[in-house]
Formats: sequence, C-alpha cells, structure tokens
Amino acid sequence: MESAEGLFVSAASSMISGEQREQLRAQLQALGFDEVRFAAVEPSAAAAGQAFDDWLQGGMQADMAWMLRTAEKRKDVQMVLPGARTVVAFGVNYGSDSENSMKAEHPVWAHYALYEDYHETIAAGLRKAGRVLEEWGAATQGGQRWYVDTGPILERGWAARAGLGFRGKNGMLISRRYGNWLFLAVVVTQLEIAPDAPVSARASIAQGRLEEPAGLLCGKCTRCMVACPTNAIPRPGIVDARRCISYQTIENRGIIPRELRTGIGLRVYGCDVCLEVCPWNRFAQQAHSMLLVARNELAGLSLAELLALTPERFASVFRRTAVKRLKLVGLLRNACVVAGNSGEREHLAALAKLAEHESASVRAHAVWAVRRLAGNDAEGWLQQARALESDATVLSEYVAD
Ligand code: B12
Ligand code: SF4
Ligand code: SF4
Repeated sequence: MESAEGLFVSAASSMISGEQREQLRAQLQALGFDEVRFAAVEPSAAAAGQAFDDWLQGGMQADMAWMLRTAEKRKDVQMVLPGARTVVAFGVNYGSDSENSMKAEHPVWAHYALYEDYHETIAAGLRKAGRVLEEWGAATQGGQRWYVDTGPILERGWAARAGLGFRGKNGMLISRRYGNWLFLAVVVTQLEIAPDAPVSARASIAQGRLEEPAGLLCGKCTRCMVACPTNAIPRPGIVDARRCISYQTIENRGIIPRELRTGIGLRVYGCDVCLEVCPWNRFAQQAHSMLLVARNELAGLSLAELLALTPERFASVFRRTAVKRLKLVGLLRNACVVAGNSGEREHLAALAKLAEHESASVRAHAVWAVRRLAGNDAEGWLQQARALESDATVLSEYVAD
C-alpha cells in the first residue's frame, strides 16, 4: 500500500485515475456524501453560457441582483479558481417518506426545510473533503474552493457534466438513484482527476459547450411544466424566478404580487410541486446521510400557531433551520397568504390582529387574506386596522379587486 506521502507526490504530478480515483471517491463518500463525481474543467467551456445569459437578459432572476453581479464568474470557473482542473460534484440525498405536502390541514413546507440548514450541515462535510483532497496533493493555500449554494458557480450544470444526473424540464438535477431529492455541493480544485461520464451519450455532444440540453431523459413528459401552480416554467429547463413560489416565499422579502398569491395555496415556505410530480422519483430513497439533521416536527405546526408566532417563539422553533433566514416578518407574511387560501374563517381574528402589525408587508398580506376569507364581512373585521393605516401600499390592499 502506498503511504499518504507517496500519494501526495504521485497525485501532484499526474492525473488521479483508475483505482486511485475510486479510492479517493470512497474516502469522500465516507464523509456522508451519497454521490461523489468528477468533471473536468475544459478551457473551451468558459466561452459558452448562452441559456444562462438569456435567463438573465429576460430578467428571470427577479430581484436576485447578486446573480447578475457574479454572472461572469458563474460562467467561467477559471475566474473562481485560476488553474482549476476539476470540479468535484457532491450530492446529498434528502428524500423522505413523510407526506408533508399531502396533509392539507397543515401549511406545506418544502421538503428541504424539514432539516437543519443544509448550508451549514453540508459545509462541515465539505471542509473535511477539502482536507482529504489536500492529502491527495491539492494545494493548501488557495488551491481549492468549496460551495454549497453559497458561491458563484452553476452547481446543477457541473453536477450534470459529472454525471450525477441530468437536468430535467423542471430545471432540477435529477438522479437515477435519488430522483429530485439531492442537495448539491462542489469543490473546485487544481487537482487533475479523471472525469466521470455524463448520464446520457447525448450529453457528451455538448462537450466543449457549457450547457447541455434540459430534459435529456424526460422523453415526452411535461408533467412538471403543466403542474406548476404559477406557470413559472415557460420553456423546458427554464424557471422564471419572478413567478416561482420558491422565490416569492423565500427570496422576495417584500410584497408578493397579488396575481400569484392564490397559486401559492398552502405552501408557506418554498415549493416542491415540479419535483413531486416527476416520475423519476420512483427511485427516491429515504435519506440517511450524517450531513443531515431531520427537523420533521416543523411539518406539524398548525396555521394558527404560525399566525401567532412571537419573536421569541420564532427564534426557538426555527433555530438552526434555513427558515430562520426568512425572519419572523417573512414567515408571518407567508402565513397570511396561506390563511387567505385556506378557506378557514377561524383564522379571521388572528389575521385582523396582523392587519395592525408593525411591518407594512405583514399588514398588506393580512388585509388581502381577510378580504379573501371574509368576503362581504371583511369591512367589519378590518375597521380598526384601516382607521390606523397610513401606508400607501397597505391602503391599496383595502381597495384592490
Ligand atoms: C438562484 C437559485 C434559485 C432561484 C432560481 C431557480 C433557477 N431555476 O435557477 C429560486 C429561488 C427560484 C430557486 C428555487 C429552488 N431551488 Co434553487 N438555487 C438557486 C442557485 C443559488 C443558483 C441557480 C442558478 O444559477 N440559476 C440560473 C439558471 C439559469 O441556472 P441553472 O439552473 O444551473 O441552469 C443552467 C446551468 O445548469 C447551465 N448548464 C447546463 N449544462 C452545463 C454544464 C456545465 C459544465 C456548466 C458549467 C453549466 C451548464 O445551463 C443552464 C441554463 O442556463 C442554486 C445554487 C447554485 N449556485 O447553483 C440553487 C439550487 C439550484 N436550488 C436548489 C433547490 C433545492 C431549489 C428548490 C427545489 C427549493 C424549494 N423546494 O423551494 C426550488 C426549485 C425551483 C426549480 N424548479 O428550479 C438546489 C437544486 C438541487 C438539484 N438537485 O437540482 C440548488 C443546486 C442548491 C443546492 N446546492 O442544492 N433556486
Ligand atoms: S418550485 Fe413550484 S412554483 Fe417554482 S417552478 Fe417548481 S412548481 Fe413552479
Ligand atoms: S416531470 Fe417529466 S418533464 Fe418534468 S423533469 Fe420529470 S420527467 Fe422531466
């Protein structure tokens, strides 16, 4: 057996391939990653990215200005790490048996929200992966970069190139082993590691270009595009964030456009509709990675509890979860929309109270919800709040059609 030092010397001077590569893969998988695949960084790939440019030029990034600011880096991984040779693409399966979305009596959470914040728990694994790669010869100082939804890199594209799965018409990186339920993460390194093959021979046609076509293994299916409650998928593989419930309930910190609110239904945080309808989920498996910490109890929170959240209760219930980033005001806003869509008049008293909340955003959505639930009785429920109101945006909710 080779010593660690021996590996360092041989790996630093040549490509890691064959048995050595499989040994490295096994070491990385042992850190809790369900998938570990390698993609080569080709210098020619830097020039492409037309579909990504089109997405940005169409304004589909909504208010995520950081996508525009970092566009050049996203398209050219050499700008992220000069001398990059390999992107190591990681997948963490977060599939679950829970039927959260089917329980109509509860607000619906995106599946990923029912874990401790994956950015933090997976980062712990990536730090260890970085050290493993250093043992294999990666430069310690500035020789690698790692990201889990945290940096200027097209994670789904690299994962597809590495053969982790294919990009579906819903835009997701879909795995043959885990369906739609994979968190992605990457390490960009100067180490040269023999690349894995993409899942479909047709993908290799795109070698040398950044994009591979979306829907390579979708066939004639269009279920996700049809099922999207807000028509946010105008073309295969292209998600218009402006219309996407995930964007509106997580990233948008202001007013949710009125015309999208009914489509949100009971979804209080994120959206999985285009993932859930996908037939590739027949291969989904229960998550077991040590990089995940389940928080299933969130799925049991009632709408009444959410509408009554105080800052203290919010901080304790959502401690260490991704929901914490949305802040109490964002969650109350979403809960108002869900209440408006619930058809349950029992929430009217709580909503009338929220129509006097200190946040104008919460007030606006509370007014909308009361008017939707109470119909002709709305005026009575809102009398007190309206008398106190001076914000133009909120006032417009009192008279909107
Ligand atoms: C911005 C963002 C969003 C936005 C915009 C969504 C979108 N379609 O881009 C919003 C807020 C709406 C969103 C929603 C969700 N997101 Co999001 N999001 C991101 C983020 C930060 C950037 C994505 C991006 O660059 N979008 C721009 C589009 C145009 O890029 P793209 O989808 O990657 O597609 C391009 C590339 O793949 C490129 N390409 C194709 N082939 C190749 C080959 C190579 C070599 C390269 C380099 C590029 C390339 O061409 C495509 C078209 O231009 C990523 C993390 C990351 N850094 O990648 C997470 C990420 C995509 N999100 C994720 C998740 C889980 C979600 C949600 C499911 C959350 C939820 N339940 O509510 C939804 C799903 C919505 C959907 N159907 O896409 C996961 C997806 C995991 C997976 N298996 O695909 C990611 C990867 C985060 C993570 N680390 O796990 N998200
Ligand atoms: S996440 Fe929901 S709203 Fe967004 S594209 Fe998918 S189905 Fe549509
Ligand atoms: S639902 Fe159908 S079209 Fe959409 S990603 Fe899955 S297989 Fe492809």
